[in-house]
Amino acid sequence: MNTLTVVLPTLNEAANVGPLIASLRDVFADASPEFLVVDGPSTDGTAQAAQAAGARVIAEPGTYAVALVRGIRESATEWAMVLDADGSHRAQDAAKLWQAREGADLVVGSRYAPGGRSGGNWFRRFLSRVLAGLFAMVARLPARDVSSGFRLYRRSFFEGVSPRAKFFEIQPELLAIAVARGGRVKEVGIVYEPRKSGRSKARVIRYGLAFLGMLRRARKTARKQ
Ligand SMILES: Nc1nc2c(ncn2[C@@H]2O[C@H](COP(=O)(O)OP(=O)(O)O)[C@@H](O)[C@H]2O)c(=O)[nH]1
Ligand SMILES: [Mg+2]
Repeated sequence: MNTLTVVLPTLNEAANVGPLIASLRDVFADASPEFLVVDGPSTDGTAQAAQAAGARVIAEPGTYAVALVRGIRESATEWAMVLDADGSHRAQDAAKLWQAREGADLVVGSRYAPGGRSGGNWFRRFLSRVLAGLFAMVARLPARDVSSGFRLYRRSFFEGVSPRAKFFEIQPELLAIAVARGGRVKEVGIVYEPRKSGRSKARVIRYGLAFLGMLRRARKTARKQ
């Protein structure tokens, strides 16, 4: 039986998703994971490209956070690895997260852990650092890279979670939930590359405000342990 599902939330990633799945198949040759693409609503043929690459595709019209939770829930394996489908997250780092799973409920791919690095837009790098600093100060979450979407989840541990987040602030919320449930969290250094093609869906003001709103909530949730 498979022990790993690779979950890829996608919104218009037709050019990126196929090559990513192919490179992940290479590094996971032995684990032979299932690929689950949670798509929606893409208009560029992402679903067809993902199917052609051998993935199971679920149409999910909800926000990023909804797609992420759905992907974890619909994984039928012990582990669910979630990463961006735009080429920012590398297959060789996926193998690093997988190797670190022993004794962990959550493995976070971190740009700020040893061996980690972040390329691309200086402004986005700056914002992500500021967020990491704020969450460290206010909520004391057990990972430096609180907004990283590159993670390996022990599925049974996250059973029944119903986070409130809508967008990318789901990342610190799930970290806080892991703390509240007494989870063991590990961080592994990853290299974050600029997306290969297409446009980012992140909107700085809208999502920035959502992250700030999550600060208090993450603190409260993490303290319930
Ligand atoms: N299903 C789904 N996937 C999304 C949504 N928004 C972003 N994604 C995917 O989530 C990943 C990260 O999004 P991206 O736009 O690259 O954000 P950024 O890396 O912060 O610039 C990519 O694989 C996107 O295609 C959404 O609303 N629904
Ligand atoms: Mg991206």
